[in-house]
Amino acid sequence: MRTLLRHAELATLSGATPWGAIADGALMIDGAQLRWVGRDAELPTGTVVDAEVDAGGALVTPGLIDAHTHLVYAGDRAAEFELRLQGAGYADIARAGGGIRATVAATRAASDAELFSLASARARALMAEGVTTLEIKSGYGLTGHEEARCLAVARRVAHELPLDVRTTSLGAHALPPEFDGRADDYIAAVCAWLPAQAAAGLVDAVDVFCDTIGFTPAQTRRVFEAARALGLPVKLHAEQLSDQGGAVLAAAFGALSCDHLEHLSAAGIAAMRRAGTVALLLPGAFYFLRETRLPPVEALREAGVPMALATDHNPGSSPALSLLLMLNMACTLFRLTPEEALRGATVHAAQALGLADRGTLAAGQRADLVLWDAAHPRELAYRFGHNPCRRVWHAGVERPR
Ligand code: DI6
Ligand code: FE
Repeated sequence: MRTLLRHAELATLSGATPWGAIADGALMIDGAQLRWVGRDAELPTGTVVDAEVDAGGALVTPGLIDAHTHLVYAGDRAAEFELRLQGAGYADIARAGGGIRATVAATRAASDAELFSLASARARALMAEGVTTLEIKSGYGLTGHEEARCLAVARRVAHELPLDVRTTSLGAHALPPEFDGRADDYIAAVCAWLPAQAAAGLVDAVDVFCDTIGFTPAQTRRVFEAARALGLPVKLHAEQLSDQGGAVLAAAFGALSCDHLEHLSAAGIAAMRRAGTVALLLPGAFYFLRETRLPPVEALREAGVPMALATDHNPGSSPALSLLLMLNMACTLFRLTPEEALRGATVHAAQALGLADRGTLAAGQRADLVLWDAAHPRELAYRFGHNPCRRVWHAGVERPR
């Protein structure tokens, strides 16, 4: 099946020109891939296609990529939100046995069908804004069986929806109550689960929450070593609430990304630059936890560390289901430019997942693209609470509207 899309304002995000913009552009979808991208006036003559779409001057971008979510869980933490508004701290609630542990209890009590129904509804909400690739972490099961169950639910989301899912094993998200006072034993258990998860095809990457309410750098290193022994790439929840030196450690393991990074040090930035690690910024969590310390965006920019953006969707620190809102927040709160924000949710998000075949509009890339009710790509970061997504192609197939 070949589809020709004509008369679009293309933001290809390919190359170094602003937005990779092509005015009055065209592209040819051939099967699951882009065959040709360029100016409409330069379309090769005599091209035979099965279908033609006139974009009428509308904006077309790569499909959006949400590269950090915790989509599989049951229950909510709205009561905890109220407590925090009355002055309780996020870390205090976690230390008192609420927080992530409350979601773990609700998740363990939910059936596979319930977990799938909840996760797929969240995925659909993200897809409605043009998300074509989604990362989903485990981390609310915290036993061998429960973690595998959550990863299997994440895989099922990709089987049943027109969407790509990359799974990340985050057994080292919090210490489950069964292991109180025995964090090192729990880390040994997490490491022991990984080979079976990998053998079952359930895991594309491995993550750890390295922080005072999470795990130490030494514990993080043990999980990373177990991942490396299996040939799995790593990423890290790093320097979210404090500077643990997590980014330096993750970079030493060639991490795909370090995520959050409000407390990132100059040494962390230098290590990430050398390792080619993406800085994955999560403005939803910064906003919802009412953080005041900003990630060092200017220093990351100067160092040339690629910056990505994601929702971090989770019930405790970022119950957001809008990647477009994160573009807006990244600009207003973190001072990214609208172009940096869009690159952060496309080409740099792909890099944060280790995917080189998507995130730009270029010949040979996957045909994941969105047609927007907008004329210029900066509009995507400008409005909020508004969804201009009109048509989506995933792997060359248009989603039902
Ligand atoms: N950092 C976060 O922001 C989420 N996980 C993490 O390691 C929060 C998860 C939660 O509060 O449920
Ligand atoms: Fe997270």
